[in-house]
Amino acid sequence: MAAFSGLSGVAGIAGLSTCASAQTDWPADWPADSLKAIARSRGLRFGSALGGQEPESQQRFGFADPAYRALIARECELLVHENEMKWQALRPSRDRFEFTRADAILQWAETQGLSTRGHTLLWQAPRWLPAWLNQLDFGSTPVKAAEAILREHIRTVTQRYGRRIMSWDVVNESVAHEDGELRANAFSPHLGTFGQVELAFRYAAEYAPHAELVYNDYMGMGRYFIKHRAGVLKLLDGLRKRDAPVHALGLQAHVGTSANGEWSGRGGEDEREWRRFLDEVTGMGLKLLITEFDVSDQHLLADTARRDTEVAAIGKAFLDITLSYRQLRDVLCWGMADAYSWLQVFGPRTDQLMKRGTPYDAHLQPKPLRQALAAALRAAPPR
Ligand code: 9MR
Repeated sequence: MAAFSGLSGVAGIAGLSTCASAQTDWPADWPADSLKAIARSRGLRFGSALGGQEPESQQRFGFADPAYRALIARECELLVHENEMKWQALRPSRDRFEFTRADAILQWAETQGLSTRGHTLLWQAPRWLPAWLNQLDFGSTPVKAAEAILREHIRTVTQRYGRRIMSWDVVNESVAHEDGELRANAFSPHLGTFGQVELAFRYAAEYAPHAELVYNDYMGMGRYFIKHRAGVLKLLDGLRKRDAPVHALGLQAHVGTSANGEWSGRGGEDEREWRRFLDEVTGMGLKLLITEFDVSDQHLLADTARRDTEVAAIGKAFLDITLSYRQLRDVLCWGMADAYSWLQVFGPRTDQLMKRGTPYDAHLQPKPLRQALAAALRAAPPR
C-alpha cells in the first residue's frame, strides 16, 4: 500500500509511476474490452481528464507518463484538459494569452483520435480566476470594460480551437454550495452574478456556433446538495426564460462519502431526489453529461479490498441511476489512475493512505471501480 503524505507521498508515487512507465503496450492481463468500446455499444462516449504540469501544484499529472497516455488512448474517446484551458492557465495577464500547454495536450489527443471537450470559459469563483482579474480596476466605463474582457477571452479561446472543440463547459460552478446563491466575483458589480453567466453563453454561441454549450457544476445526490441543486435549477430556469443558448448540464459527479455519510447519498429518498432533479433538468429540454466522475474514499475504512469494493458500489449506484437517462451521452472520469488524481491533494485521508477513487491504481492496474464502470455502461439503455 502506497502512503500519500505531502512531499514524501509525492516521491513515493513518483517511484511507482516510473515502474508503470516502463510498460508501453497494453498488458495482456488488462481488460479485453475498452471502456470506450463498451460505451459505444450503447451509443455513449467515454473519456477522461488529462493534465500536464501545473506550476505550484502538489498534484501529479499524467501527461508526461507514456504508460498513462497509452491507458487513456486505449480506454477513452473523449478528453478534457484538467487545468490547461482555465483562465489561470491561459491568461498570465490582461493582455496576454498563453496556449502552449493547452495546445500540446490537444495535439496529442488528435494524434490518438480522441475528441476534446473544452473546460472552461468562465469559472465563476474568484479563487479560480487570475489574480490580475480579481484585482482589476475596471475604469470609468466598467460595464463596457467587463463585457469587453469576457468577450475577448471567449472569442480568442473558442476561435483559436474552432471545430477542434465541439463541446464547451462554458460556465463552471456559479452556484455556491452553502446557500444555492450565485457566486460574486470581479465581474459581478458590473455584469451581475447572473448576467455574466448569460453573457458567457451568448458569447460562446456567437463565436462557437458549432459547439455544445454546457453549464457544469458539482451538485450531486444526497441531502448535502439540497440547496446546491435548487440553485442550479433556478439558474438553468432563469437562462431558459431569457432564451440563453444553453444545451446541457454537466454533472461533475465527484461522488463519495463525507464524514457524516451525507455526501453521495445512497438509499431511497436520496435517489428519488436525484431523479427528481434530473427529471426537472431534462424537462427543460437540456441534455446531460457526466463530466468529472470519481469517488472520494476519504472517510472509508483503510482496508484496501473493502475500500475498493465500497468505492465501486458507491460509483455504480450513482452511474446506474444517472445513465438511465437517455439524454445523457457522454461519461468522463476526472482522471483514470489514482497516482494522478486531484483527490490525493484535495481532502487527503487522515491516515495518509493514497485515495483509491479512480478506475486504475498507482501501478495502472484496473480496480473494482473499473469493473463497476464497465458494468454500468453495459447496463445502460441504448441510445
Ligand atoms: O483537478 C483540478 C486540479 O488539478 C486543480 O488544481 C483545480 C483548480 O484549478 O481544479 C481541479 O479540477 C476541478 C475542475 O476544474 C472543476 N470541478 C472540480 C474539479 C476538482 O476540483
